[in-house]
Amino acid sequence: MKSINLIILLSTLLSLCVSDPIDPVKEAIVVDAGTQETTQFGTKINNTDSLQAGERGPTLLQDFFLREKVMHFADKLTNPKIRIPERVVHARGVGAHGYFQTYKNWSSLTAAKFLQDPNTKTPVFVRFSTVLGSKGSPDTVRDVRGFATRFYTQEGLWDLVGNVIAPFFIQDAIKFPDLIHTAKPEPDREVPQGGTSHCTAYDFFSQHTESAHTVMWALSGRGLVKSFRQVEGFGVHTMRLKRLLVDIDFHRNDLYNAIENGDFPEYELGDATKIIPESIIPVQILGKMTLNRNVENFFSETEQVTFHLGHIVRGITFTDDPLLQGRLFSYTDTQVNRMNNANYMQIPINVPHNPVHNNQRDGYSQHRVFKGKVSYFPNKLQDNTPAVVSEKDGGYLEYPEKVQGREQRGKHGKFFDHFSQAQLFYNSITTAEQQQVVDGARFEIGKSTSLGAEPPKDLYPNANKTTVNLSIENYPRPKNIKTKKVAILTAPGIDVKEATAMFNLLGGKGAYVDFVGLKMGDQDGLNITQTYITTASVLYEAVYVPSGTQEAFDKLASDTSAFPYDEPASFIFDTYRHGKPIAASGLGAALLKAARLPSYLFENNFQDQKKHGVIIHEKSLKLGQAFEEAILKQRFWIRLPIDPNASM
Ligand code: HDE
Repeated sequence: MKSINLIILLSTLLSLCVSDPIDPVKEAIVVDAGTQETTQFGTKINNTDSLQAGERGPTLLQDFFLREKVMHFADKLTNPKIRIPERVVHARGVGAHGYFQTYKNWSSLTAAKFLQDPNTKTPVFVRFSTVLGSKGSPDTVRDVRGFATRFYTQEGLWDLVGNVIAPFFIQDAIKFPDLIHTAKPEPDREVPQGGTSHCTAYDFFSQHTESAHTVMWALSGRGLVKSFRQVEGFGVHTMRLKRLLVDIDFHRNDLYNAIENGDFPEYELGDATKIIPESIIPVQILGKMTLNRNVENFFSETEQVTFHLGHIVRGITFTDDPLLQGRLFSYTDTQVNRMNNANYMQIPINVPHNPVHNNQRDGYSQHRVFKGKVSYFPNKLQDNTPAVVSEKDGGYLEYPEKVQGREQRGKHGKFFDHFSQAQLFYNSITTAEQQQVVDGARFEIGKSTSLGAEPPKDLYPNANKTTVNLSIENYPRPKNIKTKKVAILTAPGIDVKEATAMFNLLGGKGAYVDFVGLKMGDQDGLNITQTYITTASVLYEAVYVPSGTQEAFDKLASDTSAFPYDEPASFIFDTYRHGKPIAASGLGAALLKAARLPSYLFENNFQDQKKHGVIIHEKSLKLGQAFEEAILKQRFWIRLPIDPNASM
């Protein structure tokens, strides 16, 4: 008895001293390594063979473990009551843990406690997602990306369920099913998977012109994000997050690897309601979020997290935006259906980090054991507890919005201006980005045959206006090349010293450098981690070709029997046409020639090379600095054709 009391006392004391005492996810972690196998009911068991009658005899019905094991497996995979269905939208996602810290005390703006003490680290969980593809679809399609953030504040959960683009396709929740039906695979053939380049999507967009602004954002670079570490997030209805760090590669691995490597992505949280141009109301930066921990288990955390805008804390409230109101209704529905019971908030990733008390009881998979007979209010048996908390004593603060009007369908006239913000967006991005939008539109509409849509009239309401911070290209450049991915192309006979020098130079500054070669493993002392077959230029920010023997370059440049698809030259050519930096030293330039880069780049005009981001020099270390600068600049749009007829 005494020892139990002591444990309780100790754990109470501990919870008083540690700032984040409860993390239900950490508490739920199970380490199986080094243990012995048991059944679900704890009996140790030999898992390798079923129980059978003799060496060749039939399996016995009494094999309780076989029964348990197969039942668990089959139910997980097939039973709709137990298998968690993928999300109807945003099915493919990736999650990470981190924390949020406010820059200062914002009590003048909000009562929310987590925005008051700069020393408080509020734990967060973020799930990035594509919208349209299924759980197994590619990360890299053109699509809007979800950016859902959960704050485990000391006053409860706050879920900011946002996207990486600021506007949204519809103004009213009632149109959401139509929007999603248009953009998801077409029902007759179930294509395409995860993308809007098809008839039904553009049929809807052309008829439903209030989506014009958002379609424009989706057709820009924001619809083809390079990495979740370089996105902005927008709550759309109320809040706004701003980015700080940068970078690379395929999205799941990219995020996971960066966190594993200790290159934690950081995002700033700002506040701006609706899409008010920042030239009119600048964003007020409130604090910063850092993602520093990967999930232990994808299913338990990323799949079972149940975001909902209605998870809200004191100091934050809703507006009467019809889209927001509709979402508040829909997300509860979705989560109950998806999780198949009402107790999904008891799953570790969903449990708030502050105590939960109410009179909700029972239901499937009830994990809590409630003491006593009171599960109602008011009561005398338990002194009216759990007690109600008034607004002045720390309860949720309702915003006393004045509401009036008659019940009606139909909206105020300002909802019918569909093009001025689209125009403002187009005017505010750079020429190269405008070209991207036009190219994207040509591709997508080109895939949507026989629509017969009429071009809308009166397209130029904001013809001469621009605003700030909509161009990605004009964002401040990163200060260093940390986490930038660079490929060094090799073949037997390339100059190992040069290759190693560049590897050390860039790697020493935090870049992620890969030697790409013919075969994995050791090649003249270089550790080849990728081959021309396992990787591609789109996965890198820049490429370098070291010098080497004539033989090596003959091989790299022209031996199509070794590279049936001409991979090394195509690698260079793709890097070139995507506007990314290229460097070569000594004979390495031969590969650039084989890739048919324009001849003026080989005229030893260093300034011209720097302008085009193609740096060639005898020695690798001589070109190091110019190459590094080029990597910081990221893209050389000057190389790409601009269509003079592209203006809108
Ligand atoms: Fe969602 N949305 N949504 N949405 N949404 C869902 O909830 C819905 C909207 C967003 O990583 C669903 O758990 C309606 C806007 C994200 O788990 C569902 C409407 C924005 C995520 C749902 C909207 C979003 C979702 C599907 C119109 C940007 C993924 C599965 C009123 C601000 C969260 C689920 C995660 C998920 C409904 C509009 C973002 C069906 C009805 C606007 C990032 O409940």
